[in-house]
Amino acid sequence: MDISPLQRARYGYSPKLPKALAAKPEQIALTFGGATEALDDRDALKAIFPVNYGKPLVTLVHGNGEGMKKRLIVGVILSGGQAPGGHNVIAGLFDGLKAGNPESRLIGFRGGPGGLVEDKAMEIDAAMIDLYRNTGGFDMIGSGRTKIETPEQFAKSAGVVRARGLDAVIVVGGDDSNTNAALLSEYFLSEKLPCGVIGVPKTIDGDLKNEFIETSFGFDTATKTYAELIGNIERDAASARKYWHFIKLMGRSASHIALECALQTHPNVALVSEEIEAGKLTLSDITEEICRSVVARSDKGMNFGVVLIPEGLIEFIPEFKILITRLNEVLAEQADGFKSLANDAARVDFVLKNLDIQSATLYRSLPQEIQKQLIMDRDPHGNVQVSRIETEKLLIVLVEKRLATLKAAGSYTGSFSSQAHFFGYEGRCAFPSNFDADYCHALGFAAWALTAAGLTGYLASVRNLSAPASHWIAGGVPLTMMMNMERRHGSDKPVIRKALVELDGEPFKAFAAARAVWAVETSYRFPGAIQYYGPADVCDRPTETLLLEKGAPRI
Ligand code: FBP
Repeated sequence: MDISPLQRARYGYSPKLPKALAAKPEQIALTFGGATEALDDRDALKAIFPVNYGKPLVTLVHGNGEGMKKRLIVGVILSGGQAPGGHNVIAGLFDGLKAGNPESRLIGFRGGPGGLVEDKAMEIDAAMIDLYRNTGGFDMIGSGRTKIETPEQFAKSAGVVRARGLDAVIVVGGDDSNTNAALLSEYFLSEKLPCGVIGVPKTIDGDLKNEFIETSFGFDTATKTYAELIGNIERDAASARKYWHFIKLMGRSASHIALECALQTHPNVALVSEEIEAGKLTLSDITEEICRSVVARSDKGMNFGVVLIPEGLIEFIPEFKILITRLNEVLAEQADGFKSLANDAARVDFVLKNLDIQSATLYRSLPQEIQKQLIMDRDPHGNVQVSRIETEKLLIVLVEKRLATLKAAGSYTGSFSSQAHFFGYEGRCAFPSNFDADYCHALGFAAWALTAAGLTGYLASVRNLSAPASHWIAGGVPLTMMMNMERRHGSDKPVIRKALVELDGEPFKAFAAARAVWAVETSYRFPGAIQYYGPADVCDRPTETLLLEKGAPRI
């Protein structure tokens, strides 16, 4: 195989482990906290998860861990969107299993949760692991977005587990996939099947986090990749002095990625969906905010700039939120009628006929492309595929229109030329940063330890992440503790609550304190490419979000 020098070098990187996990397996013990509660809707969740509900928090510590040396057969699934570090989770899990007992085996289910249902599996051995250590991507076993939800799918999964004699299934996924993991765990318990289910917090979106899950893996590398590109564009903008760049950033609903990239690169405008929702801002308010910066900079002779747009923006503008909820209802309730339509024009027409007047008026006012994008298939978890809605182009059109009005009124004399970008897929399979390489390996190792201890219904956790890796604290968080009930596909479902940007949180406050200057001045910051070798303050530095949330110094 012709591999790059960096890939060859990364094979040799040894991820740093928390002290408690670096011990011999028989010295890894567990301590338990008190009973836990779900975030909300507790009675409904108790009824859905009669066995798993209320389990205690778990910490992995140095102690007597005699039971950790059992021979285990474990299956692993990568679920949902790619995130840098997935291979290291599998490597950490493999290393833990083999440290516990060299006879233990790891089975990879191919193509996501569907691989478990259909028993598409492969044995993962040391030679294979070594080909993927510290590399990006999920290509070792592939990923998928199948949701295990029908009684047949649950029964087939249980059949595969029985036939293969699995002691546990490890689900590496985001909020939706880990909700699925909780349901699978409860199902196996109800079937008296001795197979644990342990989740691992994955998603570049950064929205699977709470007091005990400080960040999801992949967020660090993805945001550093985007921030490098944004910094490069900022430099290009400041050199050419002729373009406004509108950059949409992945992240689904939450604006963590946009906020982190803003903190790293100091753009002229960065929109935060959560703030827009809280302020009940309309599309024209948002257009106005961008135009204020364009005009102010133009007055200073700077007809260039950079705007960051979170992918999920449209869902947070109150008028659009109502429209999307109505569209979801129409698409769910009238699925058969909708599917039978021949083309986009007929689909748009059908939707317009089924919307109330207010939503129909808004929908009709949108450019045709956006109309089509809003009624594309939902993902298997019922989410609008926001990555396919070109908000960056919509905003450019609206800004152009508004500037033309301002020009006619004599309050703007500049020139406006734009470029649209969407950064998403570029960041999902990068070589994991040292942080993600270490974090993921430790998460995989922790998933093994929870499995060896016979636990089920937990999300592997590694905390204290702003400290050096040796001081990280590994353990498990009960999945039900992070749940509430939400409306999906027209009915109430248990889900792990998404962590959105908190407007009273330190990352947002740091951004809000600086943005007025960024809007007018050229204060760009250039993070450069991720560095894998060199001084720790360059190579091992976590995200600004994590440092600010942990109150750690940001020098
Ligand atoms: P997960 O929530 O599964 O981690 O996916 C993250 C993500 O990259 C989102 O940011 C984005 O909206 C979505 O996946 C894109 O999905 P797809 O890969 O199916 O196009």
